[in-house]
Amino acid sequence: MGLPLVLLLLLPALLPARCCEPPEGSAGAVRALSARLLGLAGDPARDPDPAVYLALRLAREHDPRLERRYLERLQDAFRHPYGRSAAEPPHTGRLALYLLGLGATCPPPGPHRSLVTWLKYYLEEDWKGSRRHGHPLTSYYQYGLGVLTLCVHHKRVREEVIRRLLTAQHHGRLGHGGNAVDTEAVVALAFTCLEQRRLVGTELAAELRAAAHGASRSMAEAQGPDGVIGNIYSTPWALQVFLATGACQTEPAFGRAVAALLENMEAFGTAPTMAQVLPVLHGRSYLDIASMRCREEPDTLTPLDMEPLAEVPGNKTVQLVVECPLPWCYELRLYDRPVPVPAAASLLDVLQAAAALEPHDFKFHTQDTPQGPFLTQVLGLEARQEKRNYWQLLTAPNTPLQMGIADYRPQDGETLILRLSEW
Ligand code: B12
Repeated sequence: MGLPLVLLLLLPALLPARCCEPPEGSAGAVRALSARLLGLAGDPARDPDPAVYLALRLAREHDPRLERRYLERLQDAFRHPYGRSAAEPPHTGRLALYLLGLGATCPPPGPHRSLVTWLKYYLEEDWKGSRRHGHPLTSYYQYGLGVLTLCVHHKRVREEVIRRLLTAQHHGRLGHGGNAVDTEAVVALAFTCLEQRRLVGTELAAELRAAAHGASRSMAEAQGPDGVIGNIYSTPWALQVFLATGACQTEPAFGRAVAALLENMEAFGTAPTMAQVLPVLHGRSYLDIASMRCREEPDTLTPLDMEPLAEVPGNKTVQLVVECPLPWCYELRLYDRPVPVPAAASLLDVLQAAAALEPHDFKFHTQDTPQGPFLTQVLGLEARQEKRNYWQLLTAPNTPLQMGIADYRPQDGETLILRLSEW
C-alpha cells in the first residue's frame, strides 16, 4: 500500500529545505543584495547589462514592473542589426548572455530566430578562429557561453564545435592569467546542458558527462581553506557547476563555498559582481533557464539604494610603476613615480592624478565595459585584443588585483604595477 494521499500532499512541507539552497539564516542578506541590484537596475544612467537582467530573473522574489522596464532597455540596446567588420571579433559572449536573458523572460518574448542564427554564425567564426590560431577569436569563456546558450534554447551544435571545447579542457588550455575557474565552469555548464538535454549522441554524451564531473571534482580539489575556489569572484561559477551537475547534494565543497560567499558579501558591491553571485545564492544556475516555467511570481522585491561610500579624510601616496616585459619593449620599467591622492582614491583616481602631474608624461586610455572601465592604453602603448595582450594590474611585488581600476582602492604607501602582459 502506498502512502495515504494526504500524507503525499503534506510531504514537501515536512521535508527539510533542499540541501542545495543556501542556509535559511542567510535569506535576509541575499534578499538585501537582490534589492540593491534592483536599485542599480532602476538607474537609467547605467547601460543595461544582460547579466544583471539574468540575475533578476533567476531570483526568488521579483519586481515585475522594473524587470519589464529593464528588459525593454535591453531590447533597445540589442536592437541594432547584427554583423561584424573584419576588424572586430565576433560578439559571441554578449549575444549569448542576451539570449539567455530572453530565455528567462516571462511570458516568453516573441521568437528570436534571427538572433539565434547570428549566435550560431559567431560561434562558427570563433570555431574557425580556434582552428587557425589555436584559440577562439574571442575567448573560451565566450565560446563556452555560446554553446551553453544554444543548448538552453534547445538548438543543436555541430559535434566539431563541441569537440574543440573538450580538447581545450583536456589540454588545460582554458585558463587566462593564472585563473581558469570561471572559464572551466562555463564550459562545464555547457557540457552538462548538452548531456542533460540529450542534444548529442550517447557516446559524446558520456564523454561530456565525464568531463563535467572531472571539472567539478577538480574545482572541489582547488578549494582553499577559506572555502574560496579560484578567487571570490570565480567561486559563484564553481557553485553553478555543483548545482547543475547535482554535485551540490554530496560535495562538501559546496556548503563551504556558499559559506565563503556569505562571509564576503561586501566583495560584491558592483552591479556585475552582484549579478554573478546572486543566482547561486538563490540556489540556481544558468541551466535552470532551460526549465523555467512561467508561473505567478511573487511581486515582493523593492529596490534598495546603495549606501554612499564612507568619507575618508586625509591623503595617501601610491607608487605607480609601468612595466613592459614583452620582447619588443625598449625598456622594462617605463614609469616609476609616487602619486599623492586623497585617502579614498581608487586606482583610476591615481591614474588621473598621475596624468595631471608635471611634466604631463603619464597618459592612459580606458574603454567602458559592463564590468567598468577597462585599461587599454598606457604611455601610448595599446594592449591589442588580436595579439592577446592586456594591461595587467598588480600590487607589488607580484600579486594580480582581483578588481578593475575603478573599484580597487590602494593603501597608503602601496606600489601598483601596470604591466603589459599576454593572456
Ligand atoms: C576573459 C577575461 C579577461 C580577458 C579579456 C580579454 C578578452 N578579449 O576576452 C583579460 C585577460 C584581458 C582580462 C583582464 C582582466 N580581468 Co578579466 N576576465 C575575463 C573573464 C574570464 C571573461 C570575461 C568575458 O568574456 N565575459 C563575457 C563578455 C560577453 O562580457 P563582457 O562584459 O563584454 O566582457 C568584457 C569585459 O568583461 C572585459 N573584461 C575582462 N576582464 C575584465 C576585468 C575588469 C575589471 C573590467 C573592467 C573589464 C574586464 O573583457 C571582456 C571581453 O571583451 C571574466 C570572468 C567572469 N566571470 O566574468 C574575468 C573577470 C571579469 N576579470 C577579472 C579581472 C580582475 C581582470 C583584471 C583586472 C586582472 C588583472 N589583475 O589585471 C584584468 C583587467 C585589467 C584592465 N586592463 O583593466 C575579474 C573581475 C572581478 C571583479 N571584481 O569585477 C573576473 C570576474 C575574473 C575573476 N574571477 O576574478 N580578463
